[in-house]
Amino acid sequence: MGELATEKHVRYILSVEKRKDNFESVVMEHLRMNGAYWGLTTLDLLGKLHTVDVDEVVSWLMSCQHDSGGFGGNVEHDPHILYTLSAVQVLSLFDKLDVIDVDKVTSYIVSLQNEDGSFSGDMWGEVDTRFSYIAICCLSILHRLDKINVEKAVKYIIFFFFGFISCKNMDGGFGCTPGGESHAGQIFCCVGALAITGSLDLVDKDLLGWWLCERQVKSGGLNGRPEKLPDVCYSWWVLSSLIMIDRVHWISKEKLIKFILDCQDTENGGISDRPDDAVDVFHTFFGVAGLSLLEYPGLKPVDPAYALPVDVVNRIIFTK
Ligand code: 3PZ
Ligand code: ZN
Repeated sequence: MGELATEKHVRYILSVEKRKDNFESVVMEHLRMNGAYWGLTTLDLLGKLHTVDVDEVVSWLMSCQHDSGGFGGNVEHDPHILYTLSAVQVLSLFDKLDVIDVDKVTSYIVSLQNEDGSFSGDMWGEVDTRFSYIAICCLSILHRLDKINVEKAVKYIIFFFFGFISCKNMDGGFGCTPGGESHAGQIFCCVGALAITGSLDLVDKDLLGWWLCERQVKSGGLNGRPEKLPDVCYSWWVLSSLIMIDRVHWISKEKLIKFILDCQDTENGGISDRPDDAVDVFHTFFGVAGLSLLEYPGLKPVDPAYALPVDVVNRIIFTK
């Protein structure tokens, strides 16, 4: 089994920022704020965040903020809760949360909570449990969870879980969710939001843990739902959920480490969704973060709920 090509991955992450003319950058242009979070958190986990020009990142990031308090995916792009969390996460990596008007960002997120406790992603109103996680994670980082109705937010997520569990297949596996496919990414959002709000006692950990550990396939990789191919990003969604509900010993850590390492481009750096596919920043981040959760040597530990380095989360929690 090969080793983690740390130096190559650092060079790959730094090079993505410089290439502005290829297909990947055109696709990524409107979600550059997410890309910044994926790339910079990867660098931090690899111990290389100091190679980045903090002032350059922070001044670009601040130019993406709107009067509403929300952030866009890039300069002159509409605000959305998706980019607002990434902006807050990037600032927390650099210990630069003091550059934002916290009450303004808070009021943007508060304005997106609906009567039933759910959250919309932006002013257009699409509702998703992903946005519940984002709102809760973001407000927790800003020490402003008391500004939303947490009880209603939690009730909405638990309602989602009931739908998930009531969609049991004949074989006992979960096959669907109300209004959509069951998806490990969605499970992560719900479990993460419940972890941050201290409500994990509300989930059936054995039942959920069993569905999650069934995601490991022969190659050692994890898939997002039954019958699907494994994908490195599910190493994160599934593994972090298993850790949060204390059932990580139900999968083979060794086999998963091998699968993630097999997805590296050992020549040019970066990690892909599965072996021999093209690399991208997204899968490089989730591959490295997954290895961190698996306690791979030489990586900073990552927090499974906040998806930030543990030292960053501790700094946030212990400074007020
Ligand atoms: C990818 N997005 O909709 S996206 C994403 N996917 O913005 C970023 N695993 O084509 C990159 N699939 C690559 N760099 C893929 C983010 C998706 C997830 C697609 C994907 C990942 C399998 C098919 C949704 C957080 C945020 C966003 C998502 C999930 C979690 C794409 C396709 C989609 C997207 C971007 C690029 C290259 C990178
Ligand atoms: Zn993926």
